[in-house]
Amino acid sequence: MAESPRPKRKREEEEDGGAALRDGAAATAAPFPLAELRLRRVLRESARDKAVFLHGEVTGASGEGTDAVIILEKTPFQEEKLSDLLKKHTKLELQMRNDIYSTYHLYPPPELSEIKATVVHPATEKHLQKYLRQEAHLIRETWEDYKNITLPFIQSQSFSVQWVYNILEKKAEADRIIHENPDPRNGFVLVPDFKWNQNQLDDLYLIALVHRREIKSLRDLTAEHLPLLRNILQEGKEAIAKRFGVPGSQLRIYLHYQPSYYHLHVHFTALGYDAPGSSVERAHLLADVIDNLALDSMYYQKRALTFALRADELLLKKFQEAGRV
Ligand code: M7G
Repeated sequence: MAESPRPKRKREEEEDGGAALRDGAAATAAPFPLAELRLRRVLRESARDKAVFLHGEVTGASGEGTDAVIILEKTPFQEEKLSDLLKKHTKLELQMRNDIYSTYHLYPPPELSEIKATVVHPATEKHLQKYLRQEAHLIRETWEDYKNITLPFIQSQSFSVQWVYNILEKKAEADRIIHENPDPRNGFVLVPDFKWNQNQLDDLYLIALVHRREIKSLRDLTAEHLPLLRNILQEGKEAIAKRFGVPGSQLRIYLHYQPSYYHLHVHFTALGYDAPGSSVERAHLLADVIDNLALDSMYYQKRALTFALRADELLLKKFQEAGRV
């Protein structure tokens, strides 16, 4: 197996006895009361990703129930822990043997069988919708559609971006920042995405959040934003190479359209990782976006853009009402 460079952060965590594992705000807050959660339904499960998305209810002191989304996900193997796993398993139970072939149930000790748990609480109806398995439909959105249907919709309906402001203002995840360009116009903050536990590089995932607050998405970009986008591309690659040893040629760097959160951000994922949302109907490579804007400042105010919407999404209903689907 090829020796992969270990994230510097990982080494720091070991050196400081794990204290760096606890993130700013999260370090002081009480853990989510998982045991008190009442499971309402499974929103989605994926055998391939070894993940399950749950809708639960938490009963508060007043007896009132609030919704929560819990994502449970088996994490990738960590190369440096494999020998431990083989040596320290609690049980190896034979399942079947045939000639030279045999399969087993291997029961690892708790410290080697982590499940990553992501909690959204209190969750809104829109969060439940986001994680619910549904049929999807492709939309081809013209600029007119954007102005008449999508823009009014996102202005009235979109997710709160408070978590983004917390990062930009160092109120949350401050100790996770990998790189910052503090320029208010052309600067950004690069942090690990919360989909990545930073234990291995196979599923490396970071996001760059721009300091400017008025750029909602790809649709707002013009040549005026080229210096900002070029900074993100250049400095983001440099920071990731320096910290994690992954070269720019092994990164997939892209924007989502539509995003879930309408504050401009750029995704950085390992090229070998089939990250959720990296499909052609959603991901726009940053290098291509830069080239398109350099060719035509109004490129994203002229062309139609394709994206998928889930069957229950209100935006799909709006497109249907307008006779555009
Ligand atoms: P998106 O394209 O707006 O939506 O990307 P998506 O979630 O449908 O892909 C937002 C990105 O921000 C996603 O990759 C999320 O995993 C990530 N993200 C969302 N939240 C709420 C947080 C957070 O609180 N902290 C961090 N570090 N990342 C987050």
